[in-house]
Amino acid sequence: MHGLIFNVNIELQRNPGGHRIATILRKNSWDIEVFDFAYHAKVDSLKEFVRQRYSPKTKFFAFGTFFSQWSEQLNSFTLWLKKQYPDIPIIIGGQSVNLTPANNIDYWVDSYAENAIFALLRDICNHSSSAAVKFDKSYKDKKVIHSIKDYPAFPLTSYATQYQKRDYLQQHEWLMTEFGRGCKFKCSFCNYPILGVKGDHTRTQDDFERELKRNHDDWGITHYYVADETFNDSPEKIKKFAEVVDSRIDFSPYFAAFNRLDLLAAHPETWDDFKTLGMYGHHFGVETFHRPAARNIGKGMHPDRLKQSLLNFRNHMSGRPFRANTSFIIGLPKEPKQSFMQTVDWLKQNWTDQRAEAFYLAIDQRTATTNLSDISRDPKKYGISELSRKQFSKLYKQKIAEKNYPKSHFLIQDGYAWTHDQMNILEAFELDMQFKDWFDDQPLSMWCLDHAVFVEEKPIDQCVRLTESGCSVDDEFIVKKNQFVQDYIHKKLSDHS
Ligand code: B12
Ligand code: SF4
Repeated sequence: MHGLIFNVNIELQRNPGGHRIATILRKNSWDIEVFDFAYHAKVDSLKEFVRQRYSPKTKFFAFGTFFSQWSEQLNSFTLWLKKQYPDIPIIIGGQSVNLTPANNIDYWVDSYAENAIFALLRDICNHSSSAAVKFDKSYKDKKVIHSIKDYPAFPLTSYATQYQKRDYLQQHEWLMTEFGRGCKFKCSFCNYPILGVKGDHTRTQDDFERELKRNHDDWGITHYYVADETFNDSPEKIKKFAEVVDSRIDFSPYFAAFNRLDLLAAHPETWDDFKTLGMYGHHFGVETFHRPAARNIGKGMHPDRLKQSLLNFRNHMSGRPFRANTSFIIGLPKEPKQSFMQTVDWLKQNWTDQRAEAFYLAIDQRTATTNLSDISRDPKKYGISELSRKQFSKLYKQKIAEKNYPKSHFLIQDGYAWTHDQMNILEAFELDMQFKDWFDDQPLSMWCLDHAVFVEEKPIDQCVRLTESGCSVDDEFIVKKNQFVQDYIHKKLSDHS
């Protein structure tokens, strides 16, 4: 049996999700081909690809979205698919997939889908009335599978993603990998759907080793972004995977991941394991250095300890290709503006060789998301209330309307116009914009190191040095990556036998 998966991503990246689904289906005798960068392909190229690949064995067409991205072009492609192949169902999958403005879709598979996809395909192949599949009954007009609830795919012992020759990977690309699914904590602002997990919920060492070796041996790839929400949620986990790099492989991988600063501070014994593993890219969601505000959201280590550990860790990594982002939330309940400004001063004095980011508190209340954070469900519990339309319009006129802020940065239309004793959403938004100005000349974000490696085609340690001050490779990256994507599409269409 055969199926095609189109990956949709504006960012010129390969989506890991579509490849992961392809990997597990192939293990069960499916022939699945993935078409990456579908967002950047002409509709005619997509049609040509389908004409070449379609056979009587084709059972589905599918799309994988990242950040719910989509386009009108893709709507015209799905319309064409429906007209040409009316009997072949169209599936779409991804996190918060129901936010995707896609048309002509038969089945929507929300969130982690390793189990849901088998349930759905069993029905599709048996031509049953879909009575056996559990659909989310709250949707009256579309068939939605709420995988997190009805077909949970965690914890798994394998998170391996296997790429194929027909994916045309190249050595300087970074891939996404996963060590474990689920986070041990339950921060109130977090909308990740798998929280409070207990025990070891990670993949096996063998599974990890196989993936590293395959990507290295087949394509020379050694750079990875890590999908875990909190990679360092237990010291044992870091040791477990550091052991693999230390004793089972003969090359040096590089990892960049979300880590918690308070855990880094509490467990200095993990610092050498980070080195052994090759995890030199870190994103610390610090959120705030104001203790009452931190406690209110489920974090609470003393800020002095956090700051000192951050600096000590940077020293510990000296001479390695280290890049760390610290990120803060502007407008957490209980934190006055003055406290946030102290954080800004501290960052200016201590953290200009690394990256600092701050985003205004966004309270998302769209029920079509996979999951809502506790703050979004019950803002009042955190001392937050909603501005009336009148108050909001007045403040908007005073604070925002006349400033030339890019509209794309302001997501209020999707959110909740919050206010509390210390701040409101418009003040927080203004600070967010100012913060971007204050820290305009920063080193490249750890999430964009892949751009530098891709452009320079040099080892990561040289690239990290190149991007130490203000240097941006984005223009070059876009030109080069666009060329890469067009070559990829050309190969897809011409190498088919
Ligand atoms: C890493 C990451 C990032 C990185 C991306 C780095 C990179 N180079 O790719 C960075 C830091 C840049 C980032 C930024 C943002 N992110 Co982010 N990110 C993630 C994270 C942690 C991992 C994604 C991942 O690779 N997962 C591993 C793969 C295997 O999972 P997956 O793609 O979801 O695939 C599974 C399912 O979705 C499904 N599926 C996927 N494709 C398909 C296809 C088919 C056919 C089927 C059936 C199923 C299916 O099955 C797959 C296997 O289980 C996720 C949360 C998470 N843990 O997943 C958030 C997440 C994707 N991010 C999110 C958000 C909101 C953002 C930001 C908007 C945050 C912000 N306010 O700035 C930005 C947006 C950036 C942008 N470009 O627009 C949301 C997306 C929600 C949505 N759809 O709108 C998520 C889900 C977090 C959350 N819970 O809110 N992010
Ligand atoms: S914010 Fe991070 S640490 Fe907190 S619950 Fe979410 S994933 Fe876990």
